[in-house]
Amino acid sequence: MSYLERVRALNPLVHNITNLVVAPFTANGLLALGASPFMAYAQEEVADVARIAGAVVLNIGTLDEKVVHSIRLAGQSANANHVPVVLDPVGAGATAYRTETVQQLVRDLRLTVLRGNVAEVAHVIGVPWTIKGVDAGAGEGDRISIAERAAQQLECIVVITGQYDIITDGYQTFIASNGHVLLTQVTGAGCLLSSVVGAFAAVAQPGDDLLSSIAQAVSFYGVAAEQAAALTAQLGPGSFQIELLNQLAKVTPELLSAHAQIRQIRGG
Ligand code: ATP
Ligand code: TZP
Ligand code: MG
Ligand code: MG
Repeated sequence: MSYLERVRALNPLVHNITNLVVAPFTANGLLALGASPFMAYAQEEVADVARIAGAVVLNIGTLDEKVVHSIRLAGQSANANHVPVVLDPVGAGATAYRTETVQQLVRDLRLTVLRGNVAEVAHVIGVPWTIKGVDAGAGEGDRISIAERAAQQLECIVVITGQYDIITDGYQTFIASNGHVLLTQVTGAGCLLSSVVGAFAAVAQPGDDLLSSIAQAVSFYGVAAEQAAALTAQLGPGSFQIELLNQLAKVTPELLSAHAQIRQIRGG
């Protein structure tokens, strides 16, 4: 059974502490995929929710002191109960508060997956990277080495997204090239991907190849976006956003295998 089929069969509970821009879109995307979203933020309950979840997805998009406290409690509970933890370091590098917070979180928590754009991931490990407009100028090699360095330093899987997505544990590295530029015109496209990654991490069993399951999550999301764009590109981002939800429900394992563009560039 593919990891996609497993998500749909097992309907994993995904605990999200996310930002106020993307919460409903993320919940709808997880439901469409076949997972069970749970947004829970209160410091009184996050440890209990994280303990029973299949995965915990932590997102600092609209952080404040209370959110950060809840993120830390949820992450610690997940770590203590062997629940996978995904961190989306939204805006790391944009302000000192975000950078310092996220750097402290990665010291305090054991991550399963870190998913962000190249600037965010660079700032998590203290590498300077201009937060806007640098992607185009910097070579693909830079993005790969940032991802691999981050994965080795944090001892977790790192996913750096953009026109091409890099998925690495620091020793084995994949490049996935599905996706569509319309994803850049929908707010929360990255945040939802982080939660989709959480759903795939939730169904990995001990002894499974977790890196392959995360790579499959990233390709699946890119293929869903391509299918959505084929139906709505002439209409625009609003229609694309809705169709993306439809395609998260519709893309089959067979369609995914036929369309996935993924290659291993290191290890294996
Ligand atoms: P950013 O804030 O830099 O937009 P993000 O958190 O929104 O980051 P993205 O890097 O945009 O995350 O990734 C979200 C999804 O969009 C991924 O599936 C990625 O492959 C896809 N994507 C991003 N840019 C492009 C592009 N130019 N062409 C095709 N797909 C893209
Ligand atoms: N502002 C704070 S969080 C957020 C915005 C616009 C959403 C970012 O979502 P994504 O997935 O990184 O585009
Ligand atoms: Mg984006
Ligand atoms: Mg983002």
